[in-house]
Amino acid sequence: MPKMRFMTIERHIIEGEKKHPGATGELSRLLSDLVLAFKVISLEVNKAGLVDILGFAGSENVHGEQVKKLDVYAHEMMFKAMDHGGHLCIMASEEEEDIIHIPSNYEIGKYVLLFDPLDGSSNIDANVSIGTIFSIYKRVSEDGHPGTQEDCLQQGLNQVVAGYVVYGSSTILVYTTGDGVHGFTLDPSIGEFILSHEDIRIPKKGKIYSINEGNYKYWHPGLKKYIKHLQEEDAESQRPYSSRYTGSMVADVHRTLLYGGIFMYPADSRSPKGKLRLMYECNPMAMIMEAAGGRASDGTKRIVEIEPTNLHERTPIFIGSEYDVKQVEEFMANEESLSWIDKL
Ligand code: P6P
Repeated sequence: MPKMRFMTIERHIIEGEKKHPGATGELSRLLSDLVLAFKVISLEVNKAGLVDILGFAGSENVHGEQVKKLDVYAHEMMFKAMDHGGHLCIMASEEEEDIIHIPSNYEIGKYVLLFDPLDGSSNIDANVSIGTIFSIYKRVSEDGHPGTQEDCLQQGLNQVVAGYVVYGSSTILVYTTGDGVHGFTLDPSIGEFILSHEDIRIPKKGKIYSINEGNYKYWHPGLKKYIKHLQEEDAESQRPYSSRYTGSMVADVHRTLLYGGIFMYPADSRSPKGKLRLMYECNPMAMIMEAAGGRASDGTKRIVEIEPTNLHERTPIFIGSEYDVKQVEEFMANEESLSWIDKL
């Protein structure tokens, strides 16, 4: 195992920028602003059990879900860290119905930031890992003016950076600019994210599947057959697979990225588009997984090829090892029950 270079994420970002001669350094400075926000959110998440920040904030977010105080805190921290750096023309958050404009007294930049400030928040009180997910695009509207909805509603193919932070037994930041996937572990004693997982590659095939089996009754019949297939015994294909599901996308996808296998949140007869959000959950995770040699689809096509129409639209997602994602796609395509999906 080659000795890991002692490298902070700031140094890694600068080194990455040098690979692009035309780089202005603006993206590097944007990422450094983001890193500050993650450090502060991590501090708050890790002490949440000690101060009165747990429990419901008493309000509901745009999706009618009870908002926990840490959700609000993380959203506000991201905004405060990112609104004045002069790198962004617009932002969008899971916690805000509409696009978020840069205050008029701050400089307008050429990038777009979409984020889920604290994903998996229903797990906060149970101290299960939660996370922040982010996605960065270049603006498509005219420079020098406030950003628009069009800047936010781009295909995932256009992402320039995607990443997540998982606040767990340690705080780990994973990101890609398309040139490899790299992980950094926060050393709280020095307040730095240190390179801990260089050039992550997902195994081509795994032996872990991750899905909420409580929804079995509502699934596509082809998906039911696939899960039963994974539970059969066959040493050659390493079946039965193990089942792991935390109910926190960032934790489940992070484990899938490192160990291989597949994470799924499918459409079902109750949720025709599944549950997870395209723009600030599925697209960034899909860019990361593809950059690590994996696959991410909605069951038929790549997540990053979906043409978005709404900031908060949902999509089914099957993400992980290429072999496993392609296998579940085949099980669903081979079932006559495609008409079942058409009836949704
Ligand atoms: P379910 C958390 O609320 C979340 O948005 C994702 O982090 C997670 O993967 C999913 O929902 C869990 O949903 O329906 O299994 O509880």
